[in-house]
Amino acid sequence: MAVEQTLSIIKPDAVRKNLIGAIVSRFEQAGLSVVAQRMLLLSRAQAEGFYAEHQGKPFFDGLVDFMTSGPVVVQVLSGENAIALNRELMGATDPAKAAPGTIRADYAEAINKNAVHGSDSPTSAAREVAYFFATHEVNLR
Ligand code: IDP
Repeated sequence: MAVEQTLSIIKPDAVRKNLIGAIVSRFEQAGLSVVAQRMLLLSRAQAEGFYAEHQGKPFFDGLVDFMTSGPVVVQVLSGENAIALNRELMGATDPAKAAPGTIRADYAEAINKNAVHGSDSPTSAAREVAYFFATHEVNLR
């Protein structure tokens, strides 16, 4: 298995609930390392660009409203099989369908307030890491 980097976002609902530490602990305990991290308030343009593939879907405007409703933590996680491992730790998009013990099962309230984002493929990970971080910021360790 290869060492990969993946983009994670701790979304506004989880930041509001003081869950940053709990969520990062799960990543670290599973063998993922935080190699870059920043807290920011997304602009509408940033959120729309990030979720461009969902433009036109019925939930798109609500998703942008939510993602700009408070600060998020964007981070790059690194480790063996990091992309799939992070998706496994997160659980299904809808917390009602997420496996017990996953981040979304434990911390998310609803499909539109689901605590975390994680890249879903190597192509997405490359795009999403570059969306928020310069090359020199993700190669510090
Ligand atoms: P993912 O975050 O698990 O990769 P995506 O299908 O890429 O899921 O959707 C991006 C985000 O859009 C989800 O995390 C969720 O917040 C929101 N979303 C997806 N589907 C719905 C829906 O049917 N209703 C409301 N929000 C949705």
